[in-house]
Amino acid sequence: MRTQVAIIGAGPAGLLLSHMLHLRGIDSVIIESRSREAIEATIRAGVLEQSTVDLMTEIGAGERMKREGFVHHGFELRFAGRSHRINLHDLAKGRVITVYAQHEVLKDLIALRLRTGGQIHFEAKATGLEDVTSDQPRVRFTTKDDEDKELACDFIAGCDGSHGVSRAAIPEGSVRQDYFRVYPFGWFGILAKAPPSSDELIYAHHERGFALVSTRSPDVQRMYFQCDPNDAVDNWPDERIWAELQARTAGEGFRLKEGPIFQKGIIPLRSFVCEPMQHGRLFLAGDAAHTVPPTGAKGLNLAAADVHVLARGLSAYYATGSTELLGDYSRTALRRVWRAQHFSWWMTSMLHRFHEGTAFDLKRQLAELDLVTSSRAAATTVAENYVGLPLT
Ligand code: RFL
Ligand code: PHB
Repeated sequence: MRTQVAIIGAGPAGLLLSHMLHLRGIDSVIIESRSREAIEATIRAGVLEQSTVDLMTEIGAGERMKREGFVHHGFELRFAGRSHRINLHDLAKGRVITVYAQHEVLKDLIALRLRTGGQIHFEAKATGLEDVTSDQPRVRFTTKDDEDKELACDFIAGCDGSHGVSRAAIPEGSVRQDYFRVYPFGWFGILAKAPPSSDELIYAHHERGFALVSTRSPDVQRMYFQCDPNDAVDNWPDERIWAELQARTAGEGFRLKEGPIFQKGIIPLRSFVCEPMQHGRLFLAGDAAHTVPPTGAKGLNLAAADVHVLARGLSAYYATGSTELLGDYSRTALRRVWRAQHFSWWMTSMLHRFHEGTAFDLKRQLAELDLVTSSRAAATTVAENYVGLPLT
C-alpha cells in the first residue's frame, strides 16, 4: 500500500489535513484506530474560533455549521455572582466565535472526505513508524481483521492525539523536548436536556471553584465545574451536580435551568508542548504535539491552525519541490502554540480555585478581573486571544 501523505488519526487535525491536501491534488490515506460510530459519538470541544469557521467554510465543510452553529458576540466572566461581559465583536474588530460541537465537525468532515473519494481506514491501529528520517517512511498498522499491514509514503502526518504513537518516533532528549504542566484539578463535564440558561458562555469564578455554562442546541446544554481530577463520576448524582452548579453561578437573580443529565465525565487539566513538531519526514499536528487546558477553548482550533501550516508546506513541496515552508513548519506552528498555551494557562489561573495559597490567589484573581474590566487594552487582549489570531 502506498500514498503521498500517510495520516495517523481521524480527529479534527487528520481529517482537515486530508481534505485540504485533496483540494490541492495530493493523495493521503488516514489510519484511525476507532470506529466511525465511536468518533462521531465522542463529546469534546464546542468553541470554534473565527479562523476555524473560515477554514471549514473555505474547504466546503461549513454548510451545516453555518446553519446549526451558534454565533456568539461575547462571553461573560462571573465573579462572586457579578457578571462582567467581554464584548468580543466590539473589542476584536468583528471577529467572533461559533459554538458547534466537535463531533458535529467530525461528522461533517468524515462525510465530505468519503464523498470526495477519501480513504479512511477505521478500526486500524498504527503500531509503529519506520524510517522517518529517510525519504521513504512507512507506517505499520493492524487492520480490524487483525492483519498487519504497511503504508509506504512520502510524508507522515502524526495527527493521533495526546495518546498516539507518532510522538515517540521523535527521539526524546537528543531531538525531542517535552514541556509539561499538570494542574491539581479537573473538570466535571455534563450534557443536560434543558433549555439554555444564558445567551452567551459564562466563565464563573467562585470560592467553591470554577464553573462554565456552555450550550449545544436549544434543548441540550453543556456545563462543567472544577473538581478533583481523581474524583469518580459515581460520586455525583444529578441533584448534587445541579446544587454545585447552581451555587457556583448564582447571583443577580441568575438561576440555571435544570433538566435530565445524560452524559457525565471527568477530564484532567494539563498543559503540554513537544518540540520540535517535525523530525525528518514526520510532522506532528494537533494534540499529538500539544495539549492545553480547555479553559481557553483552544485545542481544536490549534489543531486546525497546525494543519493549515502543514498543508501549505506540503503543497509547496509537491508544486515546486521546495522544502522551505516544510522546514519552517515547526517554528511557525509553535509560535501560535505557545501563545495559546499562555492564554489557556492565564484563563485557568484567573478562574480556578487553588488548593494552596487560596487567599493570595484570590486577591491576585480579583486584580486580574479589575484589570480586564477597567482597561480597554486588557479586555482587547483577552478578546483577541479568545477569538484567535488570524491564520498565518
Ligand atoms: P484527537 O481529536 O484526539 O484525534 C486523534 C485521533 O487519533 C486516533 N488515534 C490513532 N489512530 C490510529 N492509530 C493509533 N495508534 C492512534 N492513536 C490515536 C484517535 O482515535 C483519534 O481519533 O486529536 P486532534 O485531531 O489533534 O484534535 C484535538 C482536539 O480533539 C482537542 O484539542 C479538543 O477536543 C480540545 N478541547 C477543546 N478545543 C477547542 O478548541 N475548543 C473547546 O471548546 C474545547 N473544549 C476540549 C474541550 C477537550 C475536552 N476534552 C474531553 C479533553 C472540552 C473538553 C472537555
Ligand atoms: C464547550 O462548550 O464544550 C466548551 C466551551 C468553552 C470552553 C471549553 C469547552 O472553554
